[in-house]
Amino acid sequence: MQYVADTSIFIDSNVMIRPLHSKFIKSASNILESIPSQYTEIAILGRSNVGKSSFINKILNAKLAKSSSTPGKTRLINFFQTTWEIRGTNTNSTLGYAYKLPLVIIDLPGFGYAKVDKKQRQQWDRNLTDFLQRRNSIKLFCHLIDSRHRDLNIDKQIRDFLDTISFGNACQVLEIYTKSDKLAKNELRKLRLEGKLECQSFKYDCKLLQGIYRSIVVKSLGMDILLAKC
Ligand SMILES: Nc1nc2c(ncn2[C@@H]2O[C@H](COP(=O)(O)OP(=O)(O)O)[C@@H](O)[C@H]2O)c(=O)[nH]1
Ligand SMILES: [Mg+2]
Repeated sequence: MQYVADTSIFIDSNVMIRPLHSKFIKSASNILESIPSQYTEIAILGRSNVGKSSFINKILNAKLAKSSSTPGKTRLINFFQTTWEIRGTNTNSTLGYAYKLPLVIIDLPGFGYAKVDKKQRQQWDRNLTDFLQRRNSIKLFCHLIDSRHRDLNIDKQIRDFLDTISFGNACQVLEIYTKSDKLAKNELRKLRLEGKLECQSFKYDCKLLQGIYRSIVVKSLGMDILLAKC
């Protein structure tokens, strides 16, 4: 297997990224039950019901994460193993390239779900906080924010919390605005003018999806990740 660490190819505009295959690996309630840290990991987090599981299914093009309209359904940390393909042509030639990138996507319990016994809630929060603080194979946190409610206190708390766990600046945060299909036209225009990354889980929009893939790959590769060449 040959490895390259050059991320400059991804800036190229003709790059297409797609998930090749994805599978559910394991649910864990704390870091001790988690799978071994072998690959680049991307954690999807945000308040309960913001659209985390739907987002995962959208980007993996599979129905793997359990989505529900009942808040607080995901109580466990769920690991999905996936391989993404990155295809394009080199800028200075007509030669094509294709890389395969192994990634682990982590679906996390929603923050701020209070409809359970307080002690149990506190235990979940402790497990989740401990996991996020210690799992240094997470190279990227995707913080999902409801595009209709952009200034919630819970999102400010998540942002503040993420600022405290940078793993020596070895991980990054990507904010993604969910449910943008529910915005009024002028609100959607405003979001786009601000250059925010948006997601519409139930619509296929190639440009939006490629933008998300690209941001995820570039941000998680910005660190010491090696890319396995086909
Ligand atoms: N209109 C719309 N609804 C969405 C979108 N994403 C998720 N939902 C709905 O929001 C609810 C919560 O979604 P889910 O993915 O389970 O959220 P989670 O709790 O953050 O994992 C479900 O009823 C989904 O159908 C979206 O992009 N647009
Ligand atoms: Mg969920």
